[in-house]
Amino acid sequence: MPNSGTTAPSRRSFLKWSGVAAGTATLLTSSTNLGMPGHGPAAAADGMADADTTFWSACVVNCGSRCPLRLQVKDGVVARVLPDNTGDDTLLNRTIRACVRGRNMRQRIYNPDRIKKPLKRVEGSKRSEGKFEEISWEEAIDLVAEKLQYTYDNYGPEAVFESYGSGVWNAHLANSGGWPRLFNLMGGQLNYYGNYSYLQVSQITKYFYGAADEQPSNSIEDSIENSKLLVLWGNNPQETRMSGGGVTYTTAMAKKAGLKIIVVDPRYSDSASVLADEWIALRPGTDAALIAGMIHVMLDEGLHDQDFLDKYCIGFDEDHMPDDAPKNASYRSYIEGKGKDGIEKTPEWAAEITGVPANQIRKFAREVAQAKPANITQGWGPQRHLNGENQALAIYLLACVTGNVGLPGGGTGGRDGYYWPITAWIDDGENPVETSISVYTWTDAIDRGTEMTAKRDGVRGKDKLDTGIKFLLFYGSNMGASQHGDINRTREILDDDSKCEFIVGMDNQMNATMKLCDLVLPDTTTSERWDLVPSEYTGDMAYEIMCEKAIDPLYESRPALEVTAAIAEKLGIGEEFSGGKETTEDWARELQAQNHEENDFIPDFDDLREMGVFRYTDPNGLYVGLKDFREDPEANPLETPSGKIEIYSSQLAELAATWEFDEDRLGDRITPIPEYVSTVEGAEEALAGAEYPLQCIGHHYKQRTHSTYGNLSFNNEAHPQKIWVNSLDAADRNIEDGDQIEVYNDRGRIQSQAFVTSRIAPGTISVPQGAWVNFDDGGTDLGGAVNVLTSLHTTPMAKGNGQHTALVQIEKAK
Ligand SMILES: Nc1nc2c(c(=O)[nH]1)N[C@H]1C(S)=C(S)[C@@H](COP(=O)(O)OP(=O)(O)OC[C@H]3O[C@@H](n4cnc5c(=O)[nH]c(N)nc54)[C@H](O)[C@@H]3O)O[C@H]1N2
Ligand SMILES: Nc1nc2c(c(=O)[nH]1)N[C@H]1C(S)=C(S)[C@@H](COP(=O)(O)OP(=O)(O)OC[C@H]3O[C@@H](n4cnc5c(=O)[nH]c(N)nc54)[C@H](O)[C@@H]3O)O[C@H]1N2
Ligand code: SF4
Ligand SMILES: [Mo]
Repeated sequence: MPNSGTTAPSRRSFLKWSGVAAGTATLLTSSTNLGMPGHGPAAAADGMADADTTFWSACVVNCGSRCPLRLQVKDGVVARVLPDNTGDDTLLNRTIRACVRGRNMRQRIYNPDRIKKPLKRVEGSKRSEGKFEEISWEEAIDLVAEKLQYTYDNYGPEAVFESYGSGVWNAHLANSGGWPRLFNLMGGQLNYYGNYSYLQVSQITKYFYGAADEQPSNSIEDSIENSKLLVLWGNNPQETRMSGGGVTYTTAMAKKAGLKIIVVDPRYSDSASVLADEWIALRPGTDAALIAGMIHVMLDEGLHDQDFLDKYCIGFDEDHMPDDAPKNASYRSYIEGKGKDGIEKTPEWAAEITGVPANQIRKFAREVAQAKPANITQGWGPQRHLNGENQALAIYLLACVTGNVGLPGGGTGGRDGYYWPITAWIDDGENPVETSISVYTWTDAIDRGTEMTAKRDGVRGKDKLDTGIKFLLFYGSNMGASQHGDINRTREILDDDSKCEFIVGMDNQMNATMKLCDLVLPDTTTSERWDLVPSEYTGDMAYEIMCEKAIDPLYESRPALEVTAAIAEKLGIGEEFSGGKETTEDWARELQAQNHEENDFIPDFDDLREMGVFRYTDPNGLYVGLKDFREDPEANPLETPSGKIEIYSSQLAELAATWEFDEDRLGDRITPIPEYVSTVEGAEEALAGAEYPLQCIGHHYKQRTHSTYGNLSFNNEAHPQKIWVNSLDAADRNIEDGDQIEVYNDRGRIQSQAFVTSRIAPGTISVPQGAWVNFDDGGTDLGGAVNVLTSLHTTPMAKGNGQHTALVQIEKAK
């Protein structure tokens, strides 16, 4: 068979080296732990000889991993940050090396941007003026308690809302900081569904695979063992999974083991440059068209897996449709031009839209169909578009048409699979409020809350909202002025204090969002409190890290849990809130005891403290998505109405018929099959010579995790903010590499340096997302934050963030 990749045996040996046989339950304690001075047996031989003590800590930002850090403390000051020294370089016991961000933790702990005292907005000033006076903790706690009580009394719990925030992620204690527990004890809060990471794929998957979230593909460890081909589809692990414990490491191992890797991305990303044998450079938002063209080739040449489609799916062809479907509504009819649009989806048709030459589409289609098994893994870049739901489903569909779902070495087309860690969390209590909004529509819920409905705005649990948001919390979040769409419009909405009446923020750095708050509370960094930190997307190796309090809280900062406990005390619910626990150590001890009691292989608090990091793997072996369904679809049906994979979904057809859309707006529609939908500000509009002719995406960048670490000079020096511009587009505008350029559209204007390159598809630019905003007097953001340019318009089904869909123009800065 052509394109069969490397031979399996050489790759199998990688797993053997790890000493862990695939498919067996294994606990990997840190046998090579060097121990820690202070409470371990050995001095930190690789660290500072004169450190007083070395403490286990972690980087807990939302990059998808979580890395252990060893903080060396001298005279009460963190003098040095060292990475993990446990595990080894075998695949399932790997050393969890921190990336350049975590290793630079000292600059975050001792940053001049640290919030030092509670700050209150100066009476009579506008939020956008950012004027504050320092107040005491006692005053601050009184103020939150008073405003919270006022909101519950006057507007009810649906007026209370905590914005999404991922600055402290998956750390057992600091993740919530006790805020949801406090709100729930007071009567609840308005919920949100989804997240900024993968909102579209998380909401649409239930209609296709029946899963209530995204449907992960096989793990990369499984691919190393069993695949002939790995396709990274809008998936950039070398930059978005940078921990040594994560997918950066496993994909590098896959490459080393000789697995063939193809990257599909408008950019020649770090993953393309480090891993890829081949790069498919398509226009953003056109993946469903590329896939339609590929499936056309497969049908033409008989390369599709008809047996798989017949047995496990409905909706692919006219012989396998649900009873209520109209004629010629199947995916095959769509490809053959028998559907509503009457257009045959030839590779030439796809080439026009995607910019990928028709012959390359043919070759790629044959390659993917013939490499059996192949793991097609999607990142979340493709679904962060205005047609993101169909983008995600089309990639799933490709895995089905090639019959790869549920097989070792194959995959579902979802993001690479993982073993989720077993952990105990702070109990948030019960939220009596059932109403929820999409995570991306909180600005609407402030601006026009009572107009928002189920059928138009995706309100769930109620036909319409009864109140707008009146009390808003930003905790570990830069959503108010950096990470949400359309920063200028968002700022306008937040500036109007007749709408949202009180905004409280809690962070350890004075970010742009804090500057818009009425009250700012100084949090600690991880080094100043106790915590327990589990892994996240680290393939088949799960782990837990002990975080010790290494230094005293700086300035007047206090850990969130102690602050929420004090607010609860003030409101007369102190005992219910904390049950007698006073410090973060008390909470951590209780949680770890619970975890150890429920799962006896998990170490207790003191043992974990001794180990620093505890690794373990899934007793079921390497992760294979939908394995049970593949083995026996009758015994293990999917949670779809038919129990099968629904390539045509009657439920989606129903939503399409009953939900309300602005008919005139291109792309605002739901389709029962994963067809290509062109949208406002998409590829066609750009090609038609619109006023703003360039498609602007914003990739996740190694300098920062979103905006976190964005204010560190070392990181900025190593990886400055640069806007990727194709050489042809630059030449048309007399722009040279390194020039300062301005990027603009009707929503705003930013300035930054140009990276002129052939590493991005012509007609596309990419502004690394998360830069710290810095507006000049004329309103141009000199920081280069992409969300000055993005839109608040939502995707049709998930009502989510199409933040990679925006049209812009660029020019040399004057
Ligand atoms: N245009 C565009 N926008 C995007 C994206 C995109 O791809 N393109 N991606 C989206 C995605 S996937 C996400 S997840 C969001 C992320 O957006 P956010 O969740 O807002 O993440 P950050 O920007 O990292 O901001 C987190 C804040 O947490 C703070 N923080 C860190 N540690 C602590 C702590 O210990 N305590 C407290 N209280 N605060 C702390 C940091 O200082 C920082 O100010 O952005 C979204 N926005
Ligand atoms: N260094 C670093 N790592 C991070 C983060 C970070 O900010 N910095 N953020 C973390 C978080 S919270 C998340 S959610 C993840 C985000 O992970 P992702 O959402 O997967 O990251 P993105 O960079 O948005 O997109 C991945 C790739 O998709 C490409 N892309 C964009 N549009 C399209 C398209 O239409 N089609 C195709 N085929 N490709 C497209 C981009 O060029 C990019 O290379 O990363 C996590 N890891
Ligand atoms: S940003 Fe992620 S990969 Fe880097 S040190 Fe922190 S947890 Fe590890
Ligand atoms: Mo995310």
